[in-house]
Amino acid sequence: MTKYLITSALPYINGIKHLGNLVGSMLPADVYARFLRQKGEEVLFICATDEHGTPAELAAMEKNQDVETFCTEQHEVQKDIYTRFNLSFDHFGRSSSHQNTELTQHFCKKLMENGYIEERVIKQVYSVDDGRFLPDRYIVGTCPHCGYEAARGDQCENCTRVLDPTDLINPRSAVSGSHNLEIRDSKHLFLKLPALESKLSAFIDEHEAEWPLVVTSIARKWLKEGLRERCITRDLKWGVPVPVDGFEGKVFYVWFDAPIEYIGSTAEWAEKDPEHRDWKSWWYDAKDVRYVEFMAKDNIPFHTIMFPATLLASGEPWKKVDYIKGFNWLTFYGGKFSTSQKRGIFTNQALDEFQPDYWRYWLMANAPESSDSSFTFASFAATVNKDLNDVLGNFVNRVLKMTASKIGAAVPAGGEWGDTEREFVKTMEARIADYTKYLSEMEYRKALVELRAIWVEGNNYLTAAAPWTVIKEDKDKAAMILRLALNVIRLYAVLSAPVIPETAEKMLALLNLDANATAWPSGDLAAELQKLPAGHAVNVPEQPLFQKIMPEAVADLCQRYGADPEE
Ligand code: B3M
Ligand code: ZN
Repeated sequence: MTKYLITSALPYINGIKHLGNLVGSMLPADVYARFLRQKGEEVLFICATDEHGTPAELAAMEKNQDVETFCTEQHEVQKDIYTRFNLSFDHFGRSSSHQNTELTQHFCKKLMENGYIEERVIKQVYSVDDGRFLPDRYIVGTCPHCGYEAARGDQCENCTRVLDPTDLINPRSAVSGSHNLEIRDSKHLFLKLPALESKLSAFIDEHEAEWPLVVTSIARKWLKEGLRERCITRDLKWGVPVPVDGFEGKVFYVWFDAPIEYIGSTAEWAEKDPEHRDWKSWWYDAKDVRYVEFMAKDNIPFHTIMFPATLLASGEPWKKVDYIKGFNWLTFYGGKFSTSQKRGIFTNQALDEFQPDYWRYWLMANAPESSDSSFTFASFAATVNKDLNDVLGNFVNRVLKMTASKIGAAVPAGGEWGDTEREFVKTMEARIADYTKYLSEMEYRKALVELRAIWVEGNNYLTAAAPWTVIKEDKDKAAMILRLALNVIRLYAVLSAPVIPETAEKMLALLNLDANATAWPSGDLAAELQKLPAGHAVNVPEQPLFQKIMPEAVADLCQRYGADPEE
């Protein structure tokens, strides 16, 4: 049987992430992991904070903390937010763990043994005013390819091209803005990517047909532009020490050790319960594992080229990714969400404003899959009000209230299904098959259109069956309709659980069902819709599942987050 290994790109430690980070990696990965678990699959869902590199050092400096203390604190801050978003990681680790250190050093040694690493003395940018070597991403300037003026020395955010700092036009220090930069000598390790070109290109070929275009096109672009040796060490204190003579005081480049933390975090997970958990069975010679990665598009080169290169060059049978779900950008009113400019909505703020499921639902319904998508409060409010409140929330409310008031707070017995019911079940069967297919394919927008349509079907059925009229003449028939409708609530809870788990739990609680009673429906929907037996007690909602977001609230949000209320 296949086991599913799921990783989401590791959120960087330097600060609380915004909604764009959430929708481009962790949230869709969570929806997928939950869906597979509900289907009864064996799943391991791994994430971690990415803690090395200069941004961490600088963020710590800004807070007057040593970098280790800073990372420990920020790890807890992020972990708590993800718990509140109900991200169901099996483990949320730290790239500064000893497991990652050991693995990273292991890969370095293997790669050296196999001749894929060479030593070079390079000229490096030293900022005289800052008194330090500047890592690539702390040199900014104009991108030679697209003219973007704030391109970083490692990569242009605008055109995603990977750069060397010396490529930049008019370079300056991102720390101080100083142009007083000098070139000095320093010894470093280089990963010989050109020597791996044919292996890497065969690896991409193998997956070309299956992977999303945003993923393969970026990988192809890299290969076409020609691979270069990449420097994998840095003149920094904070990071994984380079275990090579003459490299004392140097550490690995953060992008070298960060993907290895997918493995490291799995080892951290296993160490918590060594008797029952074996990390190697997920990563080493793991033929029964299907490995799926989630990330935004700027991370794609590192996952299609760099990380596979490390794994391939080791000559060992490490598990390589089977499927990459890549995302475009979520924008905030058409512009960039930006951590540095504090533009957009941060994950902690989001939770202070609304319950997590509002966000989870909007974000997945508007996932930036084939193109960028834009967040606006007006769109957010409209979706919450229409889809969640009017369609799902009302159905649940109406059915439970009507049952309790007309018949009593338990599943009624009533008569047999008629044509309307059989028609309804058939329509639902087709829609659920599509919904299931889209979730398996990680086609989130399509999946959520289908989920909403499934909720609409319930309302349509109620309107057509009109139990409130029927009850006046045929109490038995009305009871049958409500029995089916109550079963539909159960089904909705199960189907909605990957996307809005907290709401699903509330719905199950209203039906006096266990929060874990979410096994994915089998093909036989008629049987699924008779699982709640007559006499099973139900509850009347004390308050609706959702609250509408009124125009005044939208205006207030726009004002507080600096958004244009006209959009
Ligand atoms: N930490 C994302 C970023 O900071 C990066 C992902 C690492 S995944 C191994 O852009
Ligand atoms: Zn560019």
